Amino acid sequence: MLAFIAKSMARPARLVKPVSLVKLPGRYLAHQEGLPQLPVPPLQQTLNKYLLALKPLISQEEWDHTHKIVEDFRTSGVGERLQKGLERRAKKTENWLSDWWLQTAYLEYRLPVVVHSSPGVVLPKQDFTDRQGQLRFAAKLIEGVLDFKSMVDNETLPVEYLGGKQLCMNQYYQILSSCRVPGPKRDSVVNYSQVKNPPTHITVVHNFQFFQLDVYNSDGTPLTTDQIFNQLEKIWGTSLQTNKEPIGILTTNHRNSWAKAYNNLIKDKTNKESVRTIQKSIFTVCLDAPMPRVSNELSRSRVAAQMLHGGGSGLNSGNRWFDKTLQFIVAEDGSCGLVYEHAPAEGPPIVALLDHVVEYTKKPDLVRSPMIPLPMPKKLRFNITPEVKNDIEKAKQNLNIMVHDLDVKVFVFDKFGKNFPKSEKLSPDAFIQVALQLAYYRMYGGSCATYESASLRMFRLGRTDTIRSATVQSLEFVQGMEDSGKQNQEKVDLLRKAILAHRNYTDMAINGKAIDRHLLGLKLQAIEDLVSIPEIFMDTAYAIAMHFNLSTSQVPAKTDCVMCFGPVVPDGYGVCYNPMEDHINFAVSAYNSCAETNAARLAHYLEKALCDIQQLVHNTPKSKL
Ligand code: COA
Ligand code: HC5
Repeated sequence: MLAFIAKSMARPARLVKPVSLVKLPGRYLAHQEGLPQLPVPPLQQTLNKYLLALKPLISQEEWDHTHKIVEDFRTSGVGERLQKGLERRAKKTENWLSDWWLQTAYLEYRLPVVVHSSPGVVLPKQDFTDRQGQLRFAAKLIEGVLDFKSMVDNETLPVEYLGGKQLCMNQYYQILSSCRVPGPKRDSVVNYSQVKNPPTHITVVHNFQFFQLDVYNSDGTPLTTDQIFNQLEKIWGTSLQTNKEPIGILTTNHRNSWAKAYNNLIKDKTNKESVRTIQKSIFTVCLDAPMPRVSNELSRSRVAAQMLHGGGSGLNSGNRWFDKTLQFIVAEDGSCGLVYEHAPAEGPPIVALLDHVVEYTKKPDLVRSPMIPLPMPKKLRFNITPEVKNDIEKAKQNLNIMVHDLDVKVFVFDKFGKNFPKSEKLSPDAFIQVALQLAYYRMYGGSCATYESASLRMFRLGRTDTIRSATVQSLEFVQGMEDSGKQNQEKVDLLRKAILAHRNYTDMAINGKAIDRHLLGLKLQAIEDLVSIPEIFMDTAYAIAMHFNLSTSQVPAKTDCVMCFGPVVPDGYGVCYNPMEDHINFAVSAYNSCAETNAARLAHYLEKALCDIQQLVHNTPKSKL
C-alpha cells in the first residue's frame, strides 16, 4: 500500500484501513466519531464581531468606511450566498475547515519552513559535556519516543480535555513516520504510519551525514538503550569527516526553489532512495556539534535560535532535514531540544510527546540486554552532481541571510507564574496577553493586530482559530494605565474588564465561534465559486486586521522548556510562552532587518508590564463586588 498523502489527512488517519484496526477495538475511531463537527458560525454574528475587532486597530473614519463595505456584503446577498456554500461544505465533509487550513496555512505557503513556520523547543540543559553523555542521552530519548509510539500504535493514549470537553486526538497519528515533500505550487505530507509494513527505522544525522538506524529487533521489540547507544557509537565513528556536503541545507530554502532542487536531486536513483528512507523514518535525531561558547545570559537565546535554524551553514543547519515532522536535537555540550514541521500538528501534541520522553529519560535503565551484535546502521548516500552542488550553495546563502536576520530573546519571568493571577481570580493566559498589550502600547503608542492560537480540537479534526487579543477593553486599559490622571481603582477595573474580555474571546474561539477562520472560509468559498473577491476582503482595514505584528501562542508543558517561533510579518514579533506555577518561560523573536522591532526591547517591556500590573493589583484594595 502506498503512503497516503496529506490531501486525505482531512479524514481521520484510521479510516485508511490500517491493519491494526482489525486487531484493535477501534477505541480511536469510537472516540473520534463521538466528537462534534466544527460549526459554521452565523454570518451576522461574525460580521458584527469583525467590526468590533477593528475598533482598536483603525481610526473612526476608516471604521465608518469599512462599516459600509461590511453592510454591503451583508445586504447584497453575496455574503449569504458564500455562507450557504460553506454550510453545504460543512455537511459534505468531516470538518469544513481542516483541509483548507492545511493547504493555505502550510502546504501552499511558499516561504522557507525554517524560521517562518517550524517551531522549536529548548529542553532544560542536560548535565553531560562529552560524546558518551550525548550518545547515552540520545539513546534514552529514542527509547522514550518508541515508548510513546507504542501508546499511539495501541491506541492507549489518554484522551485529552480542554474546558471539560474531550479533544480530537487525530494529530497524534500524524506526527510519527511522516514528512513534508516539496512541490512546485504546493507541498504535500506523506505519512507512513498506516502502511502495510510501517517503518522500523529512524534517521540519525551527524556531521551532515544521514544514517538509517533500525530501532526494532526482528521479534518486534524495540532496541534497548544499550543497544541504541552502541549503534549510535558506530554511526559516530563512521562520520568523523566534517567536509561533507550539507545536503540537508536544501530543505531550508524557499519552497519553490526547494521543489525544483528536489526534482533534480531525486533524478538520481541513489539519492531518491536516500530521500525516501528519511521521509519514511519514524523521526530524526540530530547529533549536533557543540555551539561556540557564549555567556550564560546569551546562551539560552542562542540555543533557541539553534533549535529554529541550526546556526547557519557553518554550524548545524546541514545537520537537519527540515521537512521531517519531528527532529530531536542533541548537542555534545548538553543543549537539547527539537524542531518540528508544523503542517501535520499543533504544538500541544508535540509537547505531550516531549513531556513523556523527558520523564522517560529520567528512569534508570532496568534491563541489561545481552549484547547480540547488530548490523552497522546503513549510511544514506548522495551523489552530488554539479547542479545539486549549485543548489546547495544557493540554499546556504539564503539560509545564512535568514540566520543573521533572526533576533531571539529568551527570558524566564520569575516574579510569579500562573499562581498569582489565579489567586486574584484572573485567567493567567488573559493576564499575560493583557500585559503584552501594555508592553506593545508603551513601545509604539498604539495597539496592533494580535494573534493568539486557540485550539479547535474540541471538534473532529480541529486545528486552531485566532484569539484577537487587541480588544476595545485592552486598549481602554492600556490607555488608562498610562494616564496619570487616573486613580488605581479605576485602572484595576479597566484591567479586570480587559482580562475578562480576553477570557470571553478565548471561550468563544475554542467553541468555534471566532471570526478569523470563518472569514477565511468565506474568502476561499468565493475563490472556489469563481466569483470576484468581495470588497470586504480587498479593504485596507482587512489587510491591517490580518497583519499580525504580534503573533503569540501559549503552549503549556510539564517540562520546564522554552518554545519559540519566528514572526509572521517582516515588522512583527513572535511571542511564545509556557506558564508554569511560579514562573513563565518566554521566547520573543523579531527580524534584525526591521529597524522598528527588537526582541530584547519587547522582552524588557513585557517584564516591566507584568510587574507593573502585579503592583497595581497589590496596591489596590479588592472591591466588594
Ligand atoms: N480564576 C482562577 N483561576 C482561573 C481563572 C480565574 N478567573 N481563569 C482561569 N483559571 C485557571 C484555569 O482553571 C486553569 O487552571 P489549571 O492550571 O488548573 O488548568 C488555569 O487558570 C489556566 O487557565 P487560562 O490561563 O485561563 O487559560 P487556558 O489554560 O484555558 O488556556 C488557551 C487558554 C487559549 C491557551 C487554550 O484555550 C488553548 O486554546 N490552548 C491551545 C493553544 C494552542 O494550540 N497553541 C499552540 C498552537 S500550535
Ligand atoms: C512548540 C510550540 C509551537 C507553537 C506553534 C504555534 O503556536 O503555531 C501557531 C499555529 C496556529 O495555527 O495558530 C502559529 N503561530 C506560530 C504563527 C502562532
